[in-house]
Amino acid sequence: KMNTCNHLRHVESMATLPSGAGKISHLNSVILGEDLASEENDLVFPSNHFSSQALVSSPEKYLEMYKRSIEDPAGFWSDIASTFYWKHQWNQPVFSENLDVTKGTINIEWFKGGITNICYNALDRNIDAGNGSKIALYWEGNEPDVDASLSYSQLLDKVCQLANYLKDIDVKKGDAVIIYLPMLMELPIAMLACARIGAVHSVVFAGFSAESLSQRIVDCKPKAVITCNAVRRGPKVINLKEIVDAALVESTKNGVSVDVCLTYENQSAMKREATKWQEGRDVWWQDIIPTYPTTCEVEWVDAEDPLFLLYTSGSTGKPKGVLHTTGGYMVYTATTFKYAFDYKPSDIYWCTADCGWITGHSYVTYGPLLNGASVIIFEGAPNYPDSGRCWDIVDKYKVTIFYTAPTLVRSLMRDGDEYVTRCSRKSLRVLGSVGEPINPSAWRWFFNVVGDSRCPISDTWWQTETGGFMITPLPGAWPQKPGSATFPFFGVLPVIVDEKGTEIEGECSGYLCVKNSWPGAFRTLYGDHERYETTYFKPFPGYYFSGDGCSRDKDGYHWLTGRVDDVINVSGHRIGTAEVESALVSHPKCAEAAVVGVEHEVKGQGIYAFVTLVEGVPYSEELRKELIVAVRKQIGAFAAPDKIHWAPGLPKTRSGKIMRRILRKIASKQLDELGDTSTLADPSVVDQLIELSDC
Ligand code: 6R9
Repeated sequence: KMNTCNHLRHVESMATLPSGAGKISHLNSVILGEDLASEENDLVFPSNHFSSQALVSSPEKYLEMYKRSIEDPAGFWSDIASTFYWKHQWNQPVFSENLDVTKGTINIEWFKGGITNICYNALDRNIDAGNGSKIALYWEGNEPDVDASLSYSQLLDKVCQLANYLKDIDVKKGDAVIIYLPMLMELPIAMLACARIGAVHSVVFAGFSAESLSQRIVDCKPKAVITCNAVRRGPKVINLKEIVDAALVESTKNGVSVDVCLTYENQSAMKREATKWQEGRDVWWQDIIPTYPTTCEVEWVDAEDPLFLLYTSGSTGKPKGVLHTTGGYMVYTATTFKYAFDYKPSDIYWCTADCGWITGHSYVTYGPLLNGASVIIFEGAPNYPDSGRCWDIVDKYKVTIFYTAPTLVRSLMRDGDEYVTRCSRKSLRVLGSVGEPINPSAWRWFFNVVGDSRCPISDTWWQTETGGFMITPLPGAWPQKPGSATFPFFGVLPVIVDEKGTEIEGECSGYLCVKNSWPGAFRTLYGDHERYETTYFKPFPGYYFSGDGCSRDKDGYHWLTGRVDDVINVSGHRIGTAEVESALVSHPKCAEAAVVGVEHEVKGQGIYAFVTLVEGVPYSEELRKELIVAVRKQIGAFAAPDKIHWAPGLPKTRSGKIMRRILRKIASKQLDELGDTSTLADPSVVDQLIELSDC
């Protein structure tokens, strides 16, 4: 039904890359390193050895599978879905013909009528297949000598105990549970326990402030909050329970009170005696969970029943509750994990993301465990005790697949090669990158130094909304280009459109959209289907709009260029400029604020805030600090502005719109590129801003 001919022609042409056609056809072992002569030859080939053992070993093989996935999505995905356990078969694999909001409401469904359970598929199914004693989770604590592990059977026991407790406190299918935990094994345990009983988990990254946590509690009204008393990150101890207490007080004021706060005693960070406690509401995990039986009946759910809610930043101040359902998400995360990392049962897999973000949902918990993988969970910080910690961990566990973010790559690159080279890293096979575009120099360092020029890098482009990888290399199939996410995953039809929403072919750049539905797509924004349609489907009718800019080169490789909306990406964390602005103006002395992203050597983007003070209030260092505290308090430390720029006034159009384009140029000191300022209501504010640049 969909006109895919153009796209397929295009994909076919990719198989004959002009500069590498000969090489690709037999994928020989030319590994091109640092000394590439011309951009045109900037291809990095997987070794013969790697390709010959890869799941997808050539561009031809990829094309064959890709073609089928696009021409016959129902058949392609049904075949894969059949390898999972379903209590009842689905009615129809896909119901999502319409992505055109002008033709009716967007209602994406995959495997509707299919009855399954993702926890069952991740644990029981793998145990039944004989993997009960295989390690599911290796936990590495903040301190290098503190660790633990759980086999698949042991993990299932723990999940069942918690699931039984949740049932006991009356958490039912469809009820929300908020999880506010650091990277302890209890975090995936809690996610899986919710999934087992059909409850909807909403993990809140344990770096969010009490106010952000409370905002999420008020939005989804959880039956319980699961947390721990404290966590150690590097040398610091963070009292999480105090944050939760404050959030619960705040939520009650807003009409939502939570009856149960299940608290894990994280003894290495804080003893229970030191923890503030509210009798009747607070329950120690260790006191109660082990008393429950280690088996728990599965709540069988429809493929379209909700699995989780994850709040993410958009271009307004209010975070969006991205809702994922069960069946399609299960099939998609498992399949993308398998192919993009060329997963083998003998792999030891480490993803450095926190489960508080989508990467931790799809590629710490669900994708890997559905494949029966051994997964490492790391509580600490990558530079503690020193900058070699990651490679110590790689050697300690013989990690074969290492998946991280460009911001970490850049910061470790700055600390010097010695930390890397003092470790062997010879177990590494595949590297991965996610969160933001990886700049070619960081790519090369990652490839040459970390991976000893041996390991392909899967630069995976995707989003909270997409559930799983959308554009990603399949290591072994394609030669890579440093900094390019390469080609679409099976079943994904990415298109680049211009401002008018017209698809552009060939070498081009524009807005990245997706033309079809894929199983892992989110189904709505919790409680606000209208915002879902407005944000993602109205900008370019007929397409899902990603919010990202993208260009495609002559060989068909995709190059992501960053957000085109008011979202900034700081160390791979999505932050809405409006959220930071609203935190700043909550300070009584702040009259107005405008926030833009600026290039940052390590974080990718830094937060640059222009602040106008209330009439008569003088600038001061103290006030600058107070403003930063306001943001840390309302959102979390990771959203603190890097720079406060005092602004007597902000450049506005006559209709009162802040001209961010100009602010971005001032922030990045590109003063000769300010462009036309004549449409401003008061052009002189620009000169004032420039004068105050260094204050
Ligand atoms: C998975 C995740 C999504 C935004 C996305 C884009 C950026 C993520 C990327 C990338 C270039 C990559 N992004 N991966 N940009 N190359 N490999 O990060 O989800 O937190 O929702 O952020 O991150 O801008 O739109 P999320």
